[in-house]
Amino acid sequence: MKIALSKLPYDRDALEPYVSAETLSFHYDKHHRGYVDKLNALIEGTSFEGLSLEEIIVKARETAELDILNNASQAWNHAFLWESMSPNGGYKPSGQIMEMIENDFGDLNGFKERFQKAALNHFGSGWAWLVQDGPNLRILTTGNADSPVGTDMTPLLTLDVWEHAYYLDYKNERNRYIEAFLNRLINWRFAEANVVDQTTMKAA
Ligand code: MN3
Repeated sequence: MKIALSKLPYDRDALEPYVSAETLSFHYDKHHRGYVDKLNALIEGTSFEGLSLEEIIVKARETAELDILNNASQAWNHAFLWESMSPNGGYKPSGQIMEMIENDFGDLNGFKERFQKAALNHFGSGWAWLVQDGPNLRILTTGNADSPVGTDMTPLLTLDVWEHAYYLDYKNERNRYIEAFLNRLINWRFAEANVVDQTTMKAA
């Protein structure tokens, strides 16, 4: 069984004008599909075949199979990225996720400032993340294909800061791309759905 390309949860032009249809078409149909196709070619006939994407990432990290790790991780990260954005995003969150934001960042602007700074200052290609670490929220960045999948931290949201994610629309102005994500696209319902209940964690 092959790893499937995850479905794009909206139309190619749904995030305009913040992410153009041209960018999203290249990003999903060329980049994301390319990682999935490459991964399937790499794992065919190996002990990785038949594993889930998460299992492939964990096993490839343990066995230092870097080609498999990079392509599996990029396949996972992009599927997570599409869900992290929404045509109706950028609203003020409420409920549990807002309580966690206030607890760890003071308020929503405190979160935005720290996420913006982390994503902007990340050197080179990579990803900016909002993760859950125990009861707390944390912002971190990872280089190239790396991700928190398979670690103690739970990814809640991500933003792709590879140039292919924004260069057609924003050229070198990564700051404007990050601002559009934070103010117009961020999907807080997805983040909240990813929060792990601490009482469940302790019982497990
Ligand atoms: Mn990308």
